[in-house]
Amino acid sequence: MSSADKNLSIFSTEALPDVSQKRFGVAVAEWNETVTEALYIGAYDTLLANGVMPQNVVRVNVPGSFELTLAAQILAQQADIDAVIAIGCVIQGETKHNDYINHAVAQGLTNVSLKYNKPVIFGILTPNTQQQALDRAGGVHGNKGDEAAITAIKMLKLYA
Ligand code: DLZ
Repeated sequence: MSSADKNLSIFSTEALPDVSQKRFGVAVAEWNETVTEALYIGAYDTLLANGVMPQNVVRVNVPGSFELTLAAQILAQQADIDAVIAIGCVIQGETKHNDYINHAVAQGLTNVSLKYNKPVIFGILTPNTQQQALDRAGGVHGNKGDEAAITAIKMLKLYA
């Protein structure tokens, strides 16, 4: 199912783990800032709505999505961070930059997750157009940030 057929903000919240003492690192790319800010707000609000304490959300900004991998690694290596969410938006342009960035970041985040044995969530939109991005950043298809946050929480069940 593609995200065009799904609302990213609708999910089951049954049997979520207790995250009141859990700490989340959130890395946010500044490219396509209107979109990534909306994604961050979605993620932050969803974390808090499901029991995370505001002081347990640690945000760092990076220039672009390509830099999310290093930020995720810096966050994941901190002993008191339980899960990391990477937020970005890579819009297809006239060149193939999006392919290179998307593949590098997907691989990089996977590596960080496996190296530190912590959830590292891919909260990155990879649309063809700005409108498709806005549709998934609080628009008609919900908010990818909400989905990333609930995914991070659900993954912590594995460590219970
Ligand atoms: C260079 C670039 C381009 C063209 N497009 C995007 C984009 O759509 N989304 C994004 O997050 N970052 C983009 N960047 C910046 C790269 O991620 C990176 O910051 C630069 O190449 C410097 O390493």
